[in-house]
Amino acid sequence: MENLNLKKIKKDYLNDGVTIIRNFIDLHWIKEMQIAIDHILSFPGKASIEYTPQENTGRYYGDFFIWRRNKSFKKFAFDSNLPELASKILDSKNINFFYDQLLVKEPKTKESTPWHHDLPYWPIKGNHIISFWVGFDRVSKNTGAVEYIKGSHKWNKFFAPASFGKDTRFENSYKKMGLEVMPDINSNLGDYELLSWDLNPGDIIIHHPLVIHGSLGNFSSKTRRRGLALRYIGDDVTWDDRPGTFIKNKNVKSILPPLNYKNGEALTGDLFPLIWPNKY
Ligand SMILES: O=C(O)CCC(=O)C(=O)O
Repeated sequence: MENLNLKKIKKDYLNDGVTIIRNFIDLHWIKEMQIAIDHILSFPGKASIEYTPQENTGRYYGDFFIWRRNKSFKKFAFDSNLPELASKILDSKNINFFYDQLLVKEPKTKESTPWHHDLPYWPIKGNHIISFWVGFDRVSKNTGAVEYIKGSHKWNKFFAPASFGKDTRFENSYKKMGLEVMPDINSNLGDYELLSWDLNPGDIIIHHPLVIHGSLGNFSSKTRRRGLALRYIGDDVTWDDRPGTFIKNKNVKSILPPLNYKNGEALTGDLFPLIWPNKY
């Protein structure tokens, strides 16, 4: 952490909504997590989603809250240098873990991740919210590097969530929110400044909950794209009981304990544990 230019990282994060830190994760974590991810892919969780239709090549796999059933995911999220980084960037004394989301695109996967920003999906409010996207393979545009619209977290917009795949049963709940629909970004790409990076294992991307992002498929015939998004929350974050958030999805609910949080209440307890500075 001492070698980081935190001032520049924070400035880029606040101005652009996204930035990168090279060589941040020690390679022992990468090796442990590659094995753990492959285990999850062989034994999919109850809330996992296969976004690639059966008739297509490749595999786009999504899964949530994996730390609750896999020790390596838990250790990585809680004991790596990520919680401290979240505390430093957010200027938040305490950090709780919100959840982890696995996003794997195997070779020859055509499915893209639609343009979206994260906060409308989530039952939370506040400023102390941050995501880290960690890749466990070399990632390039050809294998589905995530692209971000520079500065879009400052548009003052709260767009309706987009479903990542067809038939995921998320669409109906998202409609309940009645939010403005995301503009057609793909037809007007020249109007936006995109930021995207090729990554080596160990590099991480840091993104704001309102920055708009998406990714193309993995068009390589042999290189995998195993990505994990880790979401951390800080001092000012509270529960927002809006209808339709992802946590109300039947499958996601089935892997969680009963959720009794009230509007405006802080998120703590076993599900969203305090992990910095205190140990859980
Ligand atoms: O990995 C992807 O394609 C999308 C990532 C994403 O949506 C996120 O990190 O919030």
